[in-house]
Amino acid sequence: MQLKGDRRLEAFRRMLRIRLFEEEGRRLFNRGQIPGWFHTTVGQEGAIVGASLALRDGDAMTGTHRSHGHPIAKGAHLQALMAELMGKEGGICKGRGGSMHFADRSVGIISESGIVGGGIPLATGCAFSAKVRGVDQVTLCFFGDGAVNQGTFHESLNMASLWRLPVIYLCENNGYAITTSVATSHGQPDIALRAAGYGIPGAIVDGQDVSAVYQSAAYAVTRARAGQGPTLIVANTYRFDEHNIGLAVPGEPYRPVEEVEAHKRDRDPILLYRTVLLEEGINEKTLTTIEQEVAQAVTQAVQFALASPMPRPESLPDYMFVSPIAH
Ligand SMILES: Cc1ncc(C[n+]2csc(CCOP(=O)(O)OP(=O)(O)O)c2C)c(N)n1
Ligand SMILES: [Mg+2]
Repeated sequence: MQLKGDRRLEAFRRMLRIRLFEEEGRRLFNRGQIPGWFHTTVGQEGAIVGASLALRDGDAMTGTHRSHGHPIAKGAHLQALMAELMGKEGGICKGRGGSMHFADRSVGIISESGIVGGGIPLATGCAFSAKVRGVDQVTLCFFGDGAVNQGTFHESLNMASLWRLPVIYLCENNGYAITTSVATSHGQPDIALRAAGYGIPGAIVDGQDVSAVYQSAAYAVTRARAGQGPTLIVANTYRFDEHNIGLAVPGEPYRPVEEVEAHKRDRDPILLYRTVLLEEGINEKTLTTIEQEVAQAVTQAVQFALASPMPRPESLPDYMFVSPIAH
């Protein structure tokens, strides 16, 4: 199972959409036009797009506090997503979700979660639901290396294994949980080995190689759809930005400046794949056209979001199961 034909260009396009969307979002955040916290997926696009492309339209996904890129990888429109980050009425959740708590049902994203490890039981429940309903929907669950040490990871993988649930656990191992490295926080730093404890397959893949991630995820999706249960995939990747934009870490740097620079220079998933595509005979003009189209789409998303109104204060209790305010 390889990325072939136009799907390769789609992988390139989606990684670039994430990168430019995040860079524009970072600018808006720094100007105070996006409230709250802002965690970018810059540097991790290969893992996100490679895994998401292995899904069908009707499949489900869950994300984390760092999940602006995930809906884009699954094909979401940029305009409502940017408006959501700005807390605007035109957002996918009408501005109620913001950066860390939106759900984009248009592409099957049932939830992000600001709670580290919080998305893992949600994905497991979603896969359980597919099994009970007798449909062949698969759920792709994204989480970070830090979430692996939460109880939710252990409980979910055990249950999914026992019930052979159609779920793929995709760990974006960027080496750090805020400032804590995997090396200093994991009794077993080889995260894929943990799969053996639950009797399921565990794989390690280069998260900077979009086609390698696709291949691994496509295999896991086929297994899941065939009723053979979950897979744990650990995509080794790297976060190019600080944990959140604007975070100042006092004292000794927790990761060497050279490490960050080397990854940006030699391990950028978009630059690596651009080179692969040129070697495979895609011409430069095709790639620059995609680059221009993506830049234009991101500009339009910003314009849409800026023009969208803030939600009216009196609409605050709308969309709740029970309104706490008597009208
Ligand atoms: C249950 C819980 N504990 C702690 C935090 C604070 N926190 C936010 S992000 C984060 C690190 C998460 O690291 P990782 O899972 O590796 O994801 P990454 O940020 O690297 O994408 C922590 C500890 C939280 N949000 N939720
Ligand atoms: Mg991490």
